[in-house]
Amino acid sequence: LVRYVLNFKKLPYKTVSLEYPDVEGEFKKFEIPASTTKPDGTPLYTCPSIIDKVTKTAVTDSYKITEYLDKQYPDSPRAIPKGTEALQAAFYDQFWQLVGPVFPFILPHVPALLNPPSAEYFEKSRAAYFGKPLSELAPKGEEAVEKWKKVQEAFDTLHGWLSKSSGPYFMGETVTFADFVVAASLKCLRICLGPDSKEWKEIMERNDGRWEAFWDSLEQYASEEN
Ligand SMILES: N[C@@H](CCC(=O)N[C@@H](CS)C(=O)NCC(=O)O)C(=O)O
Repeated sequence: LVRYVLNFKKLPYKTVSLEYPDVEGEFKKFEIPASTTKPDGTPLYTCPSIIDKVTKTAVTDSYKITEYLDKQYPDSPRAIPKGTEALQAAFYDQFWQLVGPVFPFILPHVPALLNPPSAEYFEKSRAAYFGKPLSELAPKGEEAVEKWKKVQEAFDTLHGWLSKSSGPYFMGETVTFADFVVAASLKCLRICLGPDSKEWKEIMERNDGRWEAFWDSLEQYASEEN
């Protein structure tokens, strides 16, 4: 999500990838704050986070990073246009509630996409969080059909919202943070489910192919370099 914002704003950046078990130690070294707390109350350090070398500021959490970049670099286009702050925040909040049902379908795929130290960390931490191993998280049989319907309904709701817009994006012709939220989430789905999976293809075709067109038009902001 932050990558989309940085590319949109054409701000130069360098990406540093870390293994999950190294995040806390590295963040402490560079004085990047924790974004939240773990279920046991101890601090949780999360990616993405940024270090702005110009101002020597460390910022964590996608939303806060976007706010920071808009404020700090006013000559670049705003991801959250002035006056839309509350609506963008409300959209972001509502979006996560809406797409909640997709997590049991995607999380079990994650360990296979990671290097061994991160895969082990992910398995352990998420099993503790959900109270069962990730392999048991994905719904099966009839339940899977029912639960997948909830995912489809989430896209139908998003489609309904977007259909009220006068343009292809949530704010009409202008691309904003809300669009990056959806595009970055679609990217995550594509990586986890696989581009050839039945589920991904279904989403791409749903709502008259709207999500495929939406995804295609925002891929230009997904580049890993700018
Ligand atoms: N609210 C944060 C959430 C970020 C987040 O949860 N990141 C996960 C990876 S997807 C993480 O870094 N988790 C660290 C851990 O599980 O130790 C944001 O939007 O940036």
